Amino acid sequence: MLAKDELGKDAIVMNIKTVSPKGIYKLFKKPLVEVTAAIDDNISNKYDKGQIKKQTFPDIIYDESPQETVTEVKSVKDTFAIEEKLNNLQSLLEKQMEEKEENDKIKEENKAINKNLAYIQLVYNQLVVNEVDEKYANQIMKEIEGTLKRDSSMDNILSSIYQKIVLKLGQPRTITINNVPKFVFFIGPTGVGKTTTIAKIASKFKIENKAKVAFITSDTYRIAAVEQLRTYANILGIPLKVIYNVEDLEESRKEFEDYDLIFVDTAGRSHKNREQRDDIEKLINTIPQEEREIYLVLSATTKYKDLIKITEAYATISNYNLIFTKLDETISVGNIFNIKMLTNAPLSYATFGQDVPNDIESIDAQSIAKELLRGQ
Ligand SMILES: Nc1nc2c(ncn2[C@@H]2O[C@H](COP(=O)(O)OP(=O)(O)OP(=O)(O)O)[C@@H](O)[C@H]2O)c(=O)[nH]1
Ligand SMILES: [Mg+2]
Repeated sequence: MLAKDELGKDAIVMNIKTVSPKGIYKLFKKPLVEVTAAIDDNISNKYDKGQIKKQTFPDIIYDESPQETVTEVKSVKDTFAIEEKLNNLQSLLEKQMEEKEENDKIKEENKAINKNLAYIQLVYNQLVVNEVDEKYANQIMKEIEGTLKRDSSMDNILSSIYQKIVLKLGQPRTITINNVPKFVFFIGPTGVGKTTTIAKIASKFKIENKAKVAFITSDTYRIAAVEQLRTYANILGIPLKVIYNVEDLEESRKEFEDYDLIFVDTAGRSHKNREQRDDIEKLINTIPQEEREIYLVLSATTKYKDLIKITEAYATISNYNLIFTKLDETISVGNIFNIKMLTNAPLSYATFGQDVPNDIESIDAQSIAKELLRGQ
């Protein structure tokens, strides 16, 4: 239409094409529509015969090259053809405008979604920095993505993720006293803090709950191991029985029948040694299921890959709870979350120092979740 206005209704549009701007400006400029137009001097003599009028319209440029074909334009008979071509040009422009508006609308919507995704990505990175397995971090993000509103704020996203993590960690399952004696087994790799943790828990029950507590140890491989537990037994005024086999443990059921809690310390075993693990399993199975609890003690400082191997090794032992020790020696609690997700075993206690009985708490899902989302 602009071409027609400028050149008069007799203008003949010879060619219309879209030209992309060149160079750095193409980033800022819209594509131009190039119109090659000529005037048929049979129709109008306003312009010299065969001369091509070149005029700049907004968004329209003219081909600078001479048009040999212009003289042949004379053969154009019908001005309808001109109208039609210009109308085509107009509808082409209108169509492009509509498409642009449509694109802008989609872009607005995408912007909101992308903002959410950017937030989610930030939190994901934080979890991974805190050593959450990418597999589990991804799982959380996928679950969150589906539940978010388009205009969720960073706060909303954070609190949804926080709640999700808390739910996945679950409520801690800790030791309780019933009116029947309960055998509480502590198993796990060497040196993680089994004996120390027993001393901490036993001390609390003895002092705070006035519970009747006894110790059993099957760790007869090292003299120091028995002595370590004996020291705590003496301080706390708790009986200690050393057992060498399944029969000894059977006997202790009678011996401690009027006790509340009987803590059974086991020797730290390499998870690679199948035979040693089988021995522990036999001991555990000596006590009926409803009279026993099992705690797998793991150090929060152990490498994730090793923790996976350890839990695989104990997979045949069912219904254990997880204790994590040495939280004071690591800045990442990601492994607590990873192992919880891997084993689906209930979390129970966390220990954070060598001080007996103070450095122990039941695992608080909220503080772990906060820790996982915190920057380092
Ligand atoms: N920093 C820190 N050290 C701990 C913690 N718990 C236990 N320890 C220390 O870890 C070392 C080993 O603790 P033990 O209780 O003997 O470990 P264990 O699992 O019984 O070891 P074995 O019987 O040899 O398998 C000791 O020096 C403890 O004081 C803890 O939460 N934090
Ligand atoms: Mg020990």
